Amino acid sequence: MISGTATGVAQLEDTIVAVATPTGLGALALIRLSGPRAFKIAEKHIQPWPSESRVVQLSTVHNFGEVLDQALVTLFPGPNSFNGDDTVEISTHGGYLVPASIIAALISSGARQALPGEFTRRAVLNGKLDILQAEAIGDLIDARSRAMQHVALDQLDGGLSRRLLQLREDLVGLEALIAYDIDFPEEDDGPVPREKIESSIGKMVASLESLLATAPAGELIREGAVVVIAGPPNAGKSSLFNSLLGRSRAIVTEIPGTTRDALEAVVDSGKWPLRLVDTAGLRDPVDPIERLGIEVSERYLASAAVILACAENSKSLNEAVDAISRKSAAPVIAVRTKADLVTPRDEINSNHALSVSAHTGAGLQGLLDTINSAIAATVGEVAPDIPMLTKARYQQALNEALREIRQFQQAWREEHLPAPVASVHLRTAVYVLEELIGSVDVEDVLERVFSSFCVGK
Ligand SMILES: Nc1nc2c(ncn2[C@@H]2O[C@H](COP(=O)(O)OP(=O)(O)OP(=O)(O)O)[C@@H](O)[C@H]2O)c(=O)[nH]1
Ligand SMILES: [Mg+2]
Repeated sequence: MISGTATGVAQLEDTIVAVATPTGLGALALIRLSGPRAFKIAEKHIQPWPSESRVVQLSTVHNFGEVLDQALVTLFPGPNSFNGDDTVEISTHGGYLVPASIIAALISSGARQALPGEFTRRAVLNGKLDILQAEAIGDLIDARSRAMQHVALDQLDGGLSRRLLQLREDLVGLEALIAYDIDFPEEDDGPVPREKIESSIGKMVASLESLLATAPAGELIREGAVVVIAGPPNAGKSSLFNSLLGRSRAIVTEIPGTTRDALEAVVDSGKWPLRLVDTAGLRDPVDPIERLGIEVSERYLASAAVILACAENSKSLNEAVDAISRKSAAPVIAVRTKADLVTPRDEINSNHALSVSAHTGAGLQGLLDTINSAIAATVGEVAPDIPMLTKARYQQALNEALREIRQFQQAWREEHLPAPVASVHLRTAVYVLEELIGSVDVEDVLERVFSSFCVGK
């Protein structure tokens, strides 16, 4: 558990209040009041006071005679509340005035307006959530795709934390083994077998490597995979962009060179969030503005996860695939557009390409499936039971832990450092994990030595 800083402790004594729902017109608003005096403060304004905890009560909210609303009130006594503090949730009518007048009444009786994230921060300070779980709440609220929603829910459920805590346990166990070896080298049982230590290190390295292997996929899930729609002017790129998006975002005309600047929008394709980019048609530019647009297209090509090379006949499709492949290392999917206009002869020639029609919707699902497979092929398949690393911070910390463990492994194998010195690497790895999770409960190595090794016989 994290101990609070001086300011953190002072803040924990306050009772905080805020509207948990967005401001504006809406049927309902949820007010949260939380802290040591939450019940005392709310009692002054709620009639009747709920007789039972965790049971919704229809009550009048008033400010000393003035009725403010009819609301549903629920009491969550600490420590079994979301953040560990006594909490009152008041579900009022929405809009601007009702929630604001109730907040004002609660503040006049001693509550203070909560700071951003303060309810969750308290949950961390009270040991109800670790930092990774608290971050997952933010990720869940920010999630723009189902994939991110699922990753955030798993992290909130403690998926990643459990995995890292297990790793930490294993590291501490190894430290204990080594400490035992150092402190009691003359034990009857002989020194701790080297293979036991070797295999324990091997398992940790493998576990860290499998977590780190999820980082590229995790980053794609968080940021979205850039999918660039490229090809010659008038190929139907903007039309395809609009139909994949399900709305008319890009301007479509029969005039070649319509799109000048790159347009970006996110599509939740199921497996990966896709950042679709519509670009200016690639050709020798007619005017300076078009030239700038083409330069932008080329920059996008360089940073793409996948490129859709679009053209409406086989010849220009082949040319487009060639030209794009020269400008980018990303996988290129050949897309034959305007399939509704395809003649049987064309069809024979374009067997290798995916055919789509922005007008009829034909082939769009197949295209999305192909994009998803191309992305999976670049970031690697992720085992479903491994939590994903979605933040650079997680990746940096785990890389650091892995580095330390490998250094220990090397020193141990080569026996060039005394074991107590080598085990400093293990301690550093433990600290790194603790810092990442936010569970700073450090000194339990000795306890393990004496409990699990039955020293004192
Ligand atoms: N029949 C048919 N026409 C299409 C289809 N997709 C696009 N078009 C037509 O092709 C023309 C060009 O479409 P756009 O989507 O603007 O093409 P673009 O590749 O974005 O063109 P630029 O921005 O100029 O590079 C328009 O007249 C569209 O209506 C399709 O699937 N079927
Ligand atoms: Mg266009």
